[in-house]
This record gives sequence, structure tokens and C-alpha cells, in this order.
Amino acid sequence: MDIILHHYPQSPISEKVRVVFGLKKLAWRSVQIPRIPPKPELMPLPGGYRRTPVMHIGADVYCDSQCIIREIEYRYPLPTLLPGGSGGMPWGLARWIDGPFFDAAITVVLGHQAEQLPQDFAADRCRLYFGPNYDLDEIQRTVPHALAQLRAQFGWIEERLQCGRPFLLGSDPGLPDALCYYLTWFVRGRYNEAEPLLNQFPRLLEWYGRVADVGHGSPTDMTASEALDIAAASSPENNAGIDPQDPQGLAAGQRVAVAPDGDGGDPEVIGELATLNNAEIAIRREEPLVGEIIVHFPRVGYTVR
Ligand SMILES: N[C@@H](CCC(=O)N[C@@H](CS)C(=O)NCC(=O)O)C(=O)O
Repeated sequence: MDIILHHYPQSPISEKVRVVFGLKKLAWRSVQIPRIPPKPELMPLPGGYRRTPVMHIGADVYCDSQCIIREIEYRYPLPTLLPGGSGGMPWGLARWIDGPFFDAAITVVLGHQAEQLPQDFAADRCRLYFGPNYDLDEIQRTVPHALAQLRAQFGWIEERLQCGRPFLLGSDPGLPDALCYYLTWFVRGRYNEAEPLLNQFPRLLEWYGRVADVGHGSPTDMTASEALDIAAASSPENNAGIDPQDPQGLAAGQRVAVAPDGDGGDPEVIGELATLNNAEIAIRREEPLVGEIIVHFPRVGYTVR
């Protein structure tokens, strides 16, 4: 069954996933989606989840890079993304990269050039990343502080590479490389003054070249309607059930709403609870265009109610 990724080229979080496909040397299908809502041809699959990327395999839809990467590691265990028995730790690292490191980068990128970006795009992203009461002047004023935070965190990666290992965990690339790479790729591509910033980190730049050489695996384009047809012709396969020790005491089949934590204004996705455990929340939905699908979310960073 094809791995289908809905994404757009400029999306940094999608770049994280594309590098993971490269590390696994996977063949995958690429569906390009709009950079801002509405995304009418995508929405029947994640049921309102608006972030990028989304992956689906048949009628199982995976939202959020955390959930996508976990599923890829499960289905294609070799070569592992967690070399040297490092399982567990890289998920915590992802919370750092996607949290404070990403926040500093997005403040620098948006604060530095919001005025040069298309207005609808800048407004959408400021609302998403800075909340409903965002103030562009204030974001612009905090750029020097955010830059200092960003620079110090790049310094940690430089320090990690100091002993001469080619990748962050040693001789083999893994998830930490995809994580640190996508953020560096984002800053390098979208911040006008990235060069003098990144030139302060020579080991990071060498390492960056090695990870870039990993590539993206083998993507081939697919249209959104082909992707919907595949979901419609498939049945969901992956349902791990409810962990009886789950602290929220929810039951299989209960009607629930799932959304990312935070005040980004992300819509809730509604369905019947199918899976709930430490790794994931999955809900079953009936969608007129595609029939029965299961939408999977990570547990950490998402609210189910
Ligand atoms: N926690 C999510 C974050 C995804 C995210 O914020 N992606 C950005 C693009 S890189 C996004 O959704 N932007 C708004 C959009 O594409 O509509 C993940 O890891 O997948």
C-alpha cells in the first residue's frame, strides 16, 4: 500500500518527514496541498485538522510529524531511526526542536520579513504561532532576543558535533539528525541573514551537508483526487484499542474531539474513539467521499475530550 504524503515544498515540518523517508530509502507518493486553508481536497481525510503534513496509507490517516514518523518506524523498522538503542530520547528531543527552538526560528523568520510576505499568509501564520492577540510590532521588537535564543541553541548542536562524529548519534544518521536538520533548513532558506548566523557553526554546516545528501527517498507525484480514491477503496487496518490504564478513563466508541494543544486556533476533529494509549489517539470517522477512515494523532501535544 502506498505511503501518501500531503505537503508543500516550503513546509519545514514536511522537510523533517521527507528526510525520514530519505533515511529509510522509501518510495512514496507526493500530493501538493495549498499553503493556507481552505484545503478542500485534503479535508475529507483528516476531518478538519489543518496542519501540514498529513500522511495516509489506505484509509489510515496520520496527523502530525510525530505520529507519521512513529508509524513509519513501526512499518519500516530498518534502517532504524533510533540507532544505538536510543529509543525514547529522540521523541523528547523532538519536543525541544518543535517547541522552543522552532518558536525562536519562527519569531526570527516572521518578525524579520512579515512585511515582505503575502498578507494573508503572514496573518494566518502569526495567528497560528502567536495566538489570537498577536501584535506584529511586538513580534518585530523581539527579533534580537529570539535570534540570541536561536544562536545559543544552534550552539548546542555545534557542541554535540565537536567530537567529530558524522551524525548526532554517531556513525549512522537517525531521527535527531532529521529533527535538527529541518530547523536549520528552515532558517537557512527563509531568514535573509542566515549566512552570517550559520557560518558561526562550521561543524553544523559540514553535518548539514551530510544530512542533505541523505535525500528524500523516491517521491512520485499523485493528484489529490487519486489519493481520495485510494482512501475510498481501502479499509482502515490499524486499531490498537484502548489502554485500560489510560488516565482519562475514556471508552472505545465514545464520541470525542481531538485537537493540538495551544492557542493556535486549530479546529477539533470529531469521531469515535478507536485507539488510546501512551503513543496515540485514533478516531474513526465516516466521511461521505471516502467512507470509513481512522485518523491517528500523537498522544503528547494533543487534547482528547
Ligand atoms: N506538530 C505539528 C506541527 C505542524 C505545523 O505546524 N506545520 C506547519 C507547516 S510547517 C503548518 O501546519 N502550517 C499551517 C498550514 O500548513 O496550514 C507536526 O509536527 O506535524
